Amino acid sequence: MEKGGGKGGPPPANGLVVVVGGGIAGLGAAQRLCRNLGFRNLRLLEASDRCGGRVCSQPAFGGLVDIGAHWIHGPSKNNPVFQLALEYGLLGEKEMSEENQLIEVGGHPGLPSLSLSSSGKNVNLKLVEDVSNLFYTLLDQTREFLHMAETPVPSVGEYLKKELAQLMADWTEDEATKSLKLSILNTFFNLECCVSGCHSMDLVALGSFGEYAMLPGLDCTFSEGYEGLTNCIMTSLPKNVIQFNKPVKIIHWNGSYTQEKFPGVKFPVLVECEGGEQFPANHVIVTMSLGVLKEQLTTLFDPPLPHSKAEVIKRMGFGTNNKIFVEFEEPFWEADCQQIQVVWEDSSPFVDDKSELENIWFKKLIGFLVLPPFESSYVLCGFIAGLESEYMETLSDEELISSLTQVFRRITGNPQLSGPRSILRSKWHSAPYTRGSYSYVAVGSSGEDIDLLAQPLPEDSSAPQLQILFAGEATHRTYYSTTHGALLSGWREADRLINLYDSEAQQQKLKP
Ligand code: 6YU
Repeated sequence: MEKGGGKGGPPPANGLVVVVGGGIAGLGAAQRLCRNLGFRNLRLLEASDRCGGRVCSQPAFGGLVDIGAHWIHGPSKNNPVFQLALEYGLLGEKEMSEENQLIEVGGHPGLPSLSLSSSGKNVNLKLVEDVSNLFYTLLDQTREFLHMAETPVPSVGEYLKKELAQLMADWTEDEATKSLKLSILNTFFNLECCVSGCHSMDLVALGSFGEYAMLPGLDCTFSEGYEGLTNCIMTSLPKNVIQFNKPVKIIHWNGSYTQEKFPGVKFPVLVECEGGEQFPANHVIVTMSLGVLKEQLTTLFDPPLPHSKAEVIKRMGFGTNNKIFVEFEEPFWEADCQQIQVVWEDSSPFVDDKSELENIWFKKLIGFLVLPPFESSYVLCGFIAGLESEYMETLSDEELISSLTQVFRRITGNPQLSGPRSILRSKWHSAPYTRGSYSYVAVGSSGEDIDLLAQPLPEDSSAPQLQILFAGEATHRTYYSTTHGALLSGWREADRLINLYDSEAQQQKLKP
């Protein structure tokens, strides 16, 4: 491929399009473009040997588990992931029911069926419910600051603590109960770190927290794995569109490149992969995660991104939430138990434990979901966010099993409890093509930054238009961090290209 000056002839059909990344955003964009007959010259370059990205189901424990996206958040008629799952017949009767779609939970996870403390006591569930109500009442209040020029404090965490400090003055319980309430609150702070995908709620911008929009419907899962959905989109694409094991290294833009197949035609973009393979294009839709964009900011684009776009990528938040699946031969929980909360006594949202991560990482675990029983084992799915989660990724399986055995012995109060038979965990922070779990609006950033990230390049209208388009969960202003946000962002960028050629065709027709 050569770089040259000069203008070429008309591009083939609606131009050559390259989609970078085969997660749900990239697959959604490719499917939308393929359904539009003008886009015959389409390539989707995926770095790994599979599609799905952060939608990832793995065989384990004699069944399948999802190590990435877990729920359809808000499964109801305006959720495109729900609609596609219906279309492909991937949901059960309960999930499809009208009743399920109408339930409003305001984005709050349900209460645990069991709450265990670090000294092996059952925490009173009425107390947990009261603390939960307090926490979510305060969290909902943060929405009042949306679009306000100034907020009383910069972050959601600081706001929650400021309000709590005032309310605590009126707590009338004995000291032990007050201390337990703080410990339960600490678990809710950690749970919210999992939901937001951040290390601390002190990092999440107060003014923009209300940007995130909730859809009605009781969150549901895919009994045959979330990846069934991305597999269905993948198989709907024409053969040869997806090319696996093609990690994109550099996206050259604002250039003029040729390709043998189209003699005399000049393309403004050249996508270069590790290993040197090159793909000229008129348009490239970039869908890699914000974590990858942050890491490769200085090398991925040639010429580099405009300063304002680069600053947005630096400012926006991208953190880690991981899952740890733990397999037991025998359950220590009752058959009807759905969620086990873990409360670390003497912890508090007001105290930042500065000990070495090695000694305290497990205190960030919020608890475990009880998965439906497998054929011959019982599996819990734990959640852990932040730097502790990133540290957990560095442990060997043996170290992790040993630490978790201690945790389970403590919370059950049974020093003889048999440890887990096996474990499986996600490592989203170390994953080279993800570098974390999902985005959040960080202090110093705002919802406008999300829209700025989504703006295509070049900004200059005299150069060929829509050379680089941006999709992926981090580019959706109201549904960032979710699969439906990612899918909608892919559709948005596909439509942007479709509209470009539709309006060009209209203008041609109008010419005398
Ligand atoms: C949702 C959910 N869920 C959990 C966890 C994670 C995420 N999300 P992708 O990254 O997918 O695709 C990009 C592709 O690009 C990828 O294939 C790369 O390989 C490729 N690529 C990268 N670099 C490249 C290069 N150089 N060249 C070529 N290709 C390249 N979302 O809706 N519901 O439940 C969760 C969750 C652990 C990690 C989630 C969830 C987020 C989604 O997964 C995510 O937004 C989209 O998949 C992103 O798609 P994309 O296409 O934009 O990017 C006690 C008790 C407990 C009670 N409950 C506890 C609640 C705890 C909270 N848990 C939440 C779980 C969540 C949120």
